[in-house]
Amino acid sequence: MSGQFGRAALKELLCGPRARVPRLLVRPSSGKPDAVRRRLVGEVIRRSERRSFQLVGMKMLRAPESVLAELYRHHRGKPFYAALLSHMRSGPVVAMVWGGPNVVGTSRVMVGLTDPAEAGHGTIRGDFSLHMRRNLTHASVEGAQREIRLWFQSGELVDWADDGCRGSLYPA
Ligand code: 3AN
Repeated sequence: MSGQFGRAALKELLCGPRARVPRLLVRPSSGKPDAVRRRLVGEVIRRSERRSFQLVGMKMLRAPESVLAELYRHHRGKPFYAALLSHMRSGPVVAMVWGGPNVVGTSRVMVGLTDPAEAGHGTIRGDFSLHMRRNLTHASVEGAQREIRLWFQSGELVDWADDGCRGSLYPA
C-alpha cells in the first residue's frame, strides 16, 4: 500500500507550475465501515460531487493494519484507540481522493465536527450520525499528501486535472 508516490505525478496532480490559479489541492477521504454498512458511501460521493470537488481516485478495500497504525498514530495510547481500530477492521472502507480549491478546509466543513453530536445540521456527520466512533467518514486535516501515499499508489490516481484547473469550474 505504501508504494512510491512519484514526484512528477504528485506535481501533476496538484496542477504544478503550469496551472493557472487557483491551485487544485487534494485530500484523501474515506467512507468508513459504518458508511459502507449503512449504504451511505453514495451520499458521501454525491455531496462531494455536488460541491464540485473533483474525484481523483477511489477504491474499496479492507484497511491494512500498517495503514491504520500510521493513520491513527496520533491516537495511539488513548482510551478509544483499540475500539477505533477494531471498527476500522470490521469491514471494508472506500478510500477516495478529492480535489478542489481549498478542498481540505471546505470538505472539513462539509463532513462536520468529529463528534456527530456537535456536528452542524447539513454536514454529513450532523445529518447521519450520532456517535463519535460511528462518524461515517474520515477527512484528513493535516498531512493530506502523507495520507494519500498511505492509501494509493500514484498509478491509481487519475489525472484529469486539465478541466478542473484550466476550465470554468474553478474560475480565478
Ligand atoms: P476526524 O475523523 O474528525 O479527523 P480524528 O482524526 O481526531 O478526527 O479522529 C479519528 C477518529 O477517531 C474519529 N473519526 C473518531 O472515530 C475517533 N475518535 C476521535 N476522538 C475520539 C474520542 N474522544 N472518542 C472516541 N472516538 C474518537
